[in-house]
Amino acid sequence: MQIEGVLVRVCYNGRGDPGIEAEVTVGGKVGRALSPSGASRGANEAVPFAKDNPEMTLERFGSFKRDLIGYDAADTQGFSKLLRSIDTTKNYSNIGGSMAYALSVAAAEAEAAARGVPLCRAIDPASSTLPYPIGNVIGGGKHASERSPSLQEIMVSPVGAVTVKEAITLNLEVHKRVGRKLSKTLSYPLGRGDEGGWAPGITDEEAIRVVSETAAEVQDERGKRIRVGVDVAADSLYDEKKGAYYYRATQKTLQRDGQISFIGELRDRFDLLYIEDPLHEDDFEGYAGLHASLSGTYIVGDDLYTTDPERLKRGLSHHSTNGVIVKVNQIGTLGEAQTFSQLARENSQLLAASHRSGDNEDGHLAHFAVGFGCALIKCGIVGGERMSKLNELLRISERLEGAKMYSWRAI
Ligand code: 2PG
Ligand code: MG
Repeated sequence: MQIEGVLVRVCYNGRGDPGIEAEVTVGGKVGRALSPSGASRGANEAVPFAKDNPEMTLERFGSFKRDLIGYDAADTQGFSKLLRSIDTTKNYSNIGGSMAYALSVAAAEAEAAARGVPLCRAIDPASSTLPYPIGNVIGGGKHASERSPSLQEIMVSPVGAVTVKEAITLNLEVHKRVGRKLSKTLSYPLGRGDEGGWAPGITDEEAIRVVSETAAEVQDERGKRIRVGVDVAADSLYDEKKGAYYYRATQKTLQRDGQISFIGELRDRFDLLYIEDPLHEDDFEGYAGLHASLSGTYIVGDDLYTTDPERLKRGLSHHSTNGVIVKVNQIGTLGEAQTFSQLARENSQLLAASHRSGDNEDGHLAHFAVGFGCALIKCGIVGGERMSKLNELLRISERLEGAKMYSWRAI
């Protein structure tokens, strides 16, 4: 159906940072989407705003608004190409990645509303797989204070849950218990990082240990498997000039080989299921070495790929990973993220749809995760802007008849 009207404005996310919100009208129905924003951003991501300026981004909208009116909102790929052709840059620096995100998602949502189907079914009419949530119990790195762990996220995923609701409650139980344990041992009030994970002044190993032990307790009591994963966000630790990784809590500097062995030790000690961005974003060969040596663990590329199919092709040729993160605003539009997801799935990569550290009340991520056929939805465990995605996933699980949880395959 044709786009009848488009409005854009600046709104704010849970961290207080600006984003672009778009409202697109199709068949009298309005689709609305607000862009999220990252703190540990990959160097190859779309830039959020024209000239780093949200107001200028809004001003520029006036020059191409008329090109959007009348476009077929059902044509997600064509609409993405249209936005690319208007922008003409690789990183959306003319119209702003936040604008591209908001317009493409709002258009798809308006089309879905006009047709009376959920957004995930507008993305893929056959979608019926429900992802497992993976969420931060402890946060560090760029998402929390200097004294928190260097690792950006220490997460759990209840891979043995049989429903979305059960999965959510298992993660909540681990989060709450870890909070209680940490509060007893710290001499200062326990705070939380940007994504709702606890942010204690402890080392990386201590943080993974308390999460692992607590996950094991809840697993034993509830009889459901819960696994632990980490997002190293290694670019945040990497000093390009020194060619080394720096860990603030232990004041340890690791060269590439040291980093690779440290990651291997953590995997073995804590039986990690999932390791995201263990090395800096251009070390495709280093990833390949880790992937080859750590069988049974998902080595997942986030900043490595930035949801860019071309970078994924490079990773595939090196055998760098067996898992990928998809973030729509990293590449710009819904259509481009869909292309990336298809390529990842065709090449047997575990697919995880992810929030951003600066996120908002939109629940669209749950629709991306289902529509792209993801195994995981990475969206935190607590906090309004995290819960909105999980609550939307609950609604989707009720609304999609015959939908089933992702089926884990041997890795
Ligand atoms: C990440 C994300 C989300 P940010 O690195 O995976 O957790 O963080 O949005 O800050 O890039
Ligand atoms: Mg990441």
